[in-house]
Amino acid sequence: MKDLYPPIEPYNQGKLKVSELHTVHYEESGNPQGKPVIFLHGGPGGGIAPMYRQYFDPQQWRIVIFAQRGCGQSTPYAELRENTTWDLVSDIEKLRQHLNIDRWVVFGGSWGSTLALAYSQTHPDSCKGLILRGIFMLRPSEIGWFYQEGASNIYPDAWQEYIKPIPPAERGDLLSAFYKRLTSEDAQIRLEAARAWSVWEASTSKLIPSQASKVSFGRAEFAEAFARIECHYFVNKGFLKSENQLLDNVERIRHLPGVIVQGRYDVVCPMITAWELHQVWTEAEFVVIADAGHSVSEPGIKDALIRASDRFAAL
Ligand code: STX
Repeated sequence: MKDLYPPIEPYNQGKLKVSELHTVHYEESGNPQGKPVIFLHGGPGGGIAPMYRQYFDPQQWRIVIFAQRGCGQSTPYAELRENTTWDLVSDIEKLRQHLNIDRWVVFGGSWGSTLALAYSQTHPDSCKGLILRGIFMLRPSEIGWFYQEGASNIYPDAWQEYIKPIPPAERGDLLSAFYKRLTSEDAQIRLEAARAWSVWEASTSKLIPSQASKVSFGRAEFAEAFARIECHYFVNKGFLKSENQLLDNVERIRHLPGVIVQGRYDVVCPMITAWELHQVWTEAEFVVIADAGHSVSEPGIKDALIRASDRFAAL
C-alpha cells in the first residue's frame, strides 16, 4: 500500500484579491518546475491542511493549494456574501493565470470533486486531467440523504447529537432550521449549531470513526466557517443551474484523463453518485475501495489517490 509522501513546507505562499470583498490564501510546494496540480479542498468551507501536500511526489509536482472563500486564512472569515460555486470557479482560473500556469491537473474529494467538475466543465482547456474522490454532485437526493434522512439510519447515535440544537417542531426541514441558526446574530446560537453540524460529519466520515476528528471538527475556529459555508451552499442547491448539471456536462471533459476513487462504505457521499458519474463518464477509471468510507485519510483511499497522482505525473 502506498502511504503519504513525507511532510514538506511551501516554497511560496501568497494572497490573491479575487473581489472587492474576498482575498484567498494560496501556497505552492514541491518542485517549482514540476507538473502543476491544483488541490481543491472539501466542505465547502473545510479549509486546507499541510497533509494535503503529501498526496503528491514533491520531485514531480508543483503542488498548488488554496483556501476557498471564507475559510482558513482567506478573508473575510466565514463570509457568505459573494460566495458561490461560480465565484470559486472564477477564483481558480484567476489563480492559474496569476501563477502563470498553462494547464493543470485538478485534484479534489467530496465538495472538492463537485468543484473540480464545475471548474473543469467551465474551463476544460485549463485542465490536464482529473483525480476525484468521494464524489458529490450536490443534488437534492444527496443533501437529503445526509442532512435529513438516510445516514440517520446508519448512525442514529451521532444523529441524536446532530439534531440536538433543533427543537422537534423544526426537524421536518433540518437544512432550513440549521441555516436560520448558523446565520443568527447571536454568536452562541451560531456556535452551538456549527458544532453539532460539523461533528455530525466528523462522526460519519470514516469506516472506523475517529475520536480525534470529532474533536478537531468541533473546534470553534473550524466549525463556524465549515458549517456556515456548507449550509449556505446546500440551501442554495450549489448554485447549479439544474440538479443534473454536473452529469449533463460530462461531455465537456470526456477527453481528459480521469480517475474516480470511491469508498464502498462512504456514508457522507454514498457510492451511487460516483457510480452514476462513471455510467456517464465511462472513459474515467473507477476505483472502488472495499474497506473505506468518505475520508481522504483512510488507508485504501490514500493508496489509490497516491497511485493515481504517481501515474498522472508520468503523463
Ligand atoms: N461535505 C463533504 C465534504 O466536502 C458534504 C467534506 N467533508 N469533510 C471535509 O470536506 C473536510 C475534511 C475538508 C473538512
